[in-house]
Amino acid sequence: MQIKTHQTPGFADQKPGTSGLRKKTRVFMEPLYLETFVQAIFDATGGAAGQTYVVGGDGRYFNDRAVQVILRMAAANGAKRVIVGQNGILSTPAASHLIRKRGTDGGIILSASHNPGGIDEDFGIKFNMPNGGPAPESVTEKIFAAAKSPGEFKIMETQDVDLAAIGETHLGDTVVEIVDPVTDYAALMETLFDFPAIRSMIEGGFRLRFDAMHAVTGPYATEILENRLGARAGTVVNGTPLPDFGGGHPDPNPTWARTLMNEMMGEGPKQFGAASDGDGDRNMILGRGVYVSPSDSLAVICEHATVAPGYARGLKGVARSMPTSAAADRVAEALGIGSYETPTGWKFFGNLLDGGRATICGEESFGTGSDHVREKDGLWAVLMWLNILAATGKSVKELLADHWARFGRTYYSRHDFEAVDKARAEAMVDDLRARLSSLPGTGTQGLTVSEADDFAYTDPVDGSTSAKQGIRVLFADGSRFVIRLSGTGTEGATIRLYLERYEPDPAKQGMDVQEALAPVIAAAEDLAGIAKATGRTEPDVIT
Ligand code: VG1
Ligand code: CO
Repeated sequence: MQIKTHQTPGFADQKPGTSGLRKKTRVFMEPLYLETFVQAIFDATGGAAGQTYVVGGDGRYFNDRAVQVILRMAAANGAKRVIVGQNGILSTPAASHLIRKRGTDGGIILSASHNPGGIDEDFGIKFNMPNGGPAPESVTEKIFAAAKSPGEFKIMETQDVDLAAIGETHLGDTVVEIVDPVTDYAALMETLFDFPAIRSMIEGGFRLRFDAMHAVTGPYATEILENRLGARAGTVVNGTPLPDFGGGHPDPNPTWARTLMNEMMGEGPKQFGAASDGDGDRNMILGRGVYVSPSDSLAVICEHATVAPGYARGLKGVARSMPTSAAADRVAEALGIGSYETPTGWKFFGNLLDGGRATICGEESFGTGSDHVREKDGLWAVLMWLNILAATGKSVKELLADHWARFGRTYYSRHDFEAVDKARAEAMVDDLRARLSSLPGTGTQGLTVSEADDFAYTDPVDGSTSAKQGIRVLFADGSRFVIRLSGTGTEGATIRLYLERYEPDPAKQGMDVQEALAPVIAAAEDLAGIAKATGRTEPDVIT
């Protein structure tokens, strides 16, 4: 087994976005591309010599090849041990847990998450820190600096490792340990939630469906929901992970999980429906005839979390990304706990979780989680909901109605304009930014702007700052819209328009969401001019 050193010219486009580096799969397959980024991870974090890592991914096309490359490079760079999910598979939350449980020096996760997979679709890679969470900006900047400059990388020339064989093997002096991807994660879930209560609810006739969308959560959900909680066989659908996710977007929202959505919106036999994304960190929650918006889900979870054994001692605080609705803030206020507003992306929750300031975190993009790991966690959210349903004996619909009656309802929606011309999208945002100071006092669609700014964040733990995190326009009646450009796309730009309106009056809480938001939607168009700038009059995806 020989260690070879190769030259790389560096790549100027290897700047990690909201969650790691995402590119078209064919870009990752180009000579030197993956290797350059992996070496940059090692070099930017003090070198791999003597280090221990977790490696795994969501099973998308090229996952297995990338794992082999990373193993050979880790060995060539002197890593002590690499813990790999069997067949190269680990959900993002399971990887986060393994990093923490085994006390490793970090982990490399292969996923483009909710983006489609396949040779003509997307691939991604990210580095997680010893706390199990995504590398903060200070680290991703160092990785990018290393990746863009010419340099060299080391790789061992050897046979592929058999990723199917559980147990230890060696690459030179490096131990490669293949583990079952589900076992440790399932055990962790059993410590957090009241499995006997959920089990007896299911045995009592409670029906549910979980759509794994041909992505990584299939084996996890089958083990936990069917094997351990007694849900009937077939509860988990699309449960076999496929390299192209069956040709769909593994994105659990009403658009991409339409079959499940249609089934749950009728008066069918199922009381509960849920779905998860490519790498298992997102969730969508549905009840019979009701869709729970992720912002509401976060708020309801905070309201009831103490019914779950892992949270019985109370919550330290709650954190949400800025575009997420303020519903969780109102619960935090009622509970007398802290609430935090961070930029988009789970990496910003890390310090709050590590510092004991927040117990539960959430994003409007179908991400919810807690301090049990340092990633959002799709199945965790599903189990939390099941635990709440079992403990309260209420339906999803009743829980939502009760929540709105107590705290008011926040009508919320996100409109995505995908693959638009990047220069035009940036110009539109720049133009709006330039007009921010003149907006207060402006009236349109019966609404008056009260404040307008570009969200900037100072981390309360380490003082690091992040500017230009999304433009917010607030109206006098408490409604608002937010505009930002996605940092996970791989084609052109994606404009995200987040819309919100608060309704305290129970008599007005039953409206259609898009209708309730119509004035805010029209005001956003008047002030930002998305249609004029991009030629798009309708969003591609509404959630
Ligand atoms: C999106 C979401 C963000 C989420 C990120 C990663 O980012 O808006 O809330 O943290 O995806 O989720 P952006 O920059 O495209 O808006 V995942 O499940 O794709 O890792
Ligand atoms: Co994801």
